[in-house]
Amino acid sequence: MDPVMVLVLLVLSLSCLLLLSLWKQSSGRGKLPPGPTPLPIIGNFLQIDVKDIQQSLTNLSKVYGPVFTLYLGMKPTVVLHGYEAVKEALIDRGEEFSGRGRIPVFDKIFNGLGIIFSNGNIWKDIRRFSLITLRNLGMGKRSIEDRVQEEAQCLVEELRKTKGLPCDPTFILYCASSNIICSIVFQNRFDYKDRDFLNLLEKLNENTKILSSPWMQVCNMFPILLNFCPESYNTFLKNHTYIKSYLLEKIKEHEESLDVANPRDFIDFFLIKRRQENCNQLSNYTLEHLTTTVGNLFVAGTETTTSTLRYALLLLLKHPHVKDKVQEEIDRVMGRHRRPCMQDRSHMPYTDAMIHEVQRFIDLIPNSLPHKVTCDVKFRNYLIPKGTTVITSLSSVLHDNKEFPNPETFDPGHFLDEEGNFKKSNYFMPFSTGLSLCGRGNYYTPSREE
Ligand code: HEM
Ligand SMILES: *[C@@H]1O[C@H](CO)[C@@H](O)[C@H](O)[C@H]1NC(C)=O
Ligand SMILES: *[C@@H]1O[C@H](CO)[C@@H](O)[C@H](O)[C@H]1NC(C)=O
Ligand SMILES: CC(=O)N[C@H]1CO[C@H](CO)[C@@H](O)[C@@H]1O
Repeated sequence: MDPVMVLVLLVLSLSCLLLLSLWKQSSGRGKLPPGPTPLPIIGNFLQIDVKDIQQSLTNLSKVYGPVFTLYLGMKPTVVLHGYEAVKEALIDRGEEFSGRGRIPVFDKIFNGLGIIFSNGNIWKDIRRFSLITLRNLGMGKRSIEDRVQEEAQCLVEELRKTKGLPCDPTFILYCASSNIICSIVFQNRFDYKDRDFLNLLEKLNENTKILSSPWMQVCNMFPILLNFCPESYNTFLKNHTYIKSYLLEKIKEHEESLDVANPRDFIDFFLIKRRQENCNQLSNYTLEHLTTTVGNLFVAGTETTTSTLRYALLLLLKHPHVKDKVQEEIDRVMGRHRRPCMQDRSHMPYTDAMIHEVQRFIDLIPNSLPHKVTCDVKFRNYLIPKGTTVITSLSSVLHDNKEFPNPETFDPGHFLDEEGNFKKSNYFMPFSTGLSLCGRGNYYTPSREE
């Protein structure tokens, strides 16, 4: 095409875009919650500090209230800030707020498959299947608690090998957390020195770093930037492909050795379901879904648990008086010669409070994962159109200064009453709220009969 024509077309389409965005702002804003005035194309980008998104949201909530609208790029996003708004949406109106919002950097690789990034019937179906399967595996010959206890034993031995000398525990903790998921999903754990396993975890660690960079936050707001293939995004995709091919290989091995009468792990249960639905063209039990679902469990379970344990060690080092009290309680209640078990928990209020406080204080996933509304929703006199992205600020709930006085201080006392009993809080939502497996919506937990 003639270069002049190209230029004219470009200018024309840009002005159309500009007009369209201005028009959308003026026509839609009567119904959406209030918020700062967006600029065309860049929206409210200038009001957000990509290095500290949750603080930006807190600042904006002081001006616009607990429910406000923010334009991340051209699309409006509704932000829920503080306990009341988050609870009202995720608990009281769970079904309507249960959609998963789009995360552009994941579009290419997940494409609506699996559990975390899927929606609608696929999500309900696979999530339900996964919850039932995890529960069945937990009640089998080797419960999930057994697996955790065995792995904890290995972890302690590995730490003992460091002979009290300074060490970086990152990969030891990665191995331990990941092994628990691996034993559920692939049936086996790996040695802490296994080269393939460490490679896999390194890729995972690398990708987490890339994802948390401010640059990727910008790309999520302006997905068009991803088309210019920033270096780090390519590395992310390559590393992801590596993880995926590893999982595919595992799945192939399972397929070859599958014994329908004796399912060994999550993959086996999925493959059996796949065979049962073999002739159903619409079946959601495809190898694609299996790979993504297994990948979801592996990544979501490994990264979160590892970071939490790493922060917990750091906080105990920084607060020796807390560490001493925990040690005292362990020695008094359990002694040093047997494995801890879940039953001990109710006799160890201080330790329980410390664990809750670690999770509250580190605020691991401050804005949760984006949700979206599954239909037009009337919420506090506003109208949120179907498909609008909703951000729930878990951070604002975990740092509520009435529920947790001095929220910026690490203090297990936040979860203890005057007599030193454990004190439950509805504001404890590092896993979001509603479910035992961190998730959206509080239905679709399998009932006891299933
Ligand atoms: C300290 C540990 C963990 C934290 C803080 C955490 C936190 C979260 C949060 C905030 C969400 C988003 C919920 C929402 O959309 O409202 C989530 C989702 C999810 N988590 Fe976790 N999580 C942890 C451990 C795990 C483990 C061990 C597993 C798996 C075995 C897991 C599997 C999932 C899955 C599958 C989802 C997606 C659920 C859905 O979209 O339906 N998580 N988690
Ligand atoms: C939030 O507001 C405080 C006080 O007005 C200001 O110092 C801080 O820079 C703001 N933070 C962000 C991330 O906008
Ligand atoms: C599979 O997913 C589709 C949505 O694409 C859904 O309509 C259908 O019910 C699911 N299939 C089964 C067997 O549940
Ligand atoms: C397989 C692969 O592409 N790995 C990449 C993962 O990330 C590291 C660190 O950025 C790269 O050096 C690797 O090439």
